[in-house]
Amino acid sequence: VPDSVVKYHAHLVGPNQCCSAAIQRISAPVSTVWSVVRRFDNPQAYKHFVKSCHLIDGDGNVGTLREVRVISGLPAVNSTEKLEILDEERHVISFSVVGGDHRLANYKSVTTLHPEPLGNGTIVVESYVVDVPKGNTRDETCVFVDTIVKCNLLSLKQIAENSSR
Ligand code: A8S
Repeated sequence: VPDSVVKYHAHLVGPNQCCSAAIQRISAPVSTVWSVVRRFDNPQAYKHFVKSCHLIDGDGNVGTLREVRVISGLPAVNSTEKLEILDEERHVISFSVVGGDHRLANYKSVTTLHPEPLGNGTIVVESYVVDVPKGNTRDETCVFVDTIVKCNLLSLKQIAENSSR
């Protein structure tokens, strides 16, 4: 396991928080996957639960704030999110949830891309930490978030593989 995986995915987890990670292999080069993932202003490119997104403050660098609106049917309306890390060399992006009408208080995720040791593919690692909402268990919270994260990573895979074909 590369050092960068350990370093970026070691979260501080509070007593009422939960933390998990998902991994996705993609048959496309890191540069192709990164070109999709790095766009903090355009999460709807691969996150299908996102209906729209606009920047509130900033120009896409660290500290930029966005407001994401989610599709109906979720226990959420919108989310205000801050770009925490955008490392173009190491291919690391991280954002935190700083507000909005939803149940995932203090959500923070880190996504890192790694070239496949053999071949031309990419390994994506996405980890998160989030408060366990009142009325839910740690397990329920992880199942809910894991579902969203895995959907996003599968969609990222499809988009990156199609555009590198
Ligand atoms: C992401 C990851 C997550 C997004 C969650 C987990 C969210 O946008 C959705 C539903 C919610 O209930 C919470 O990378 C929130 O975007 C789809 C609005 C934050």
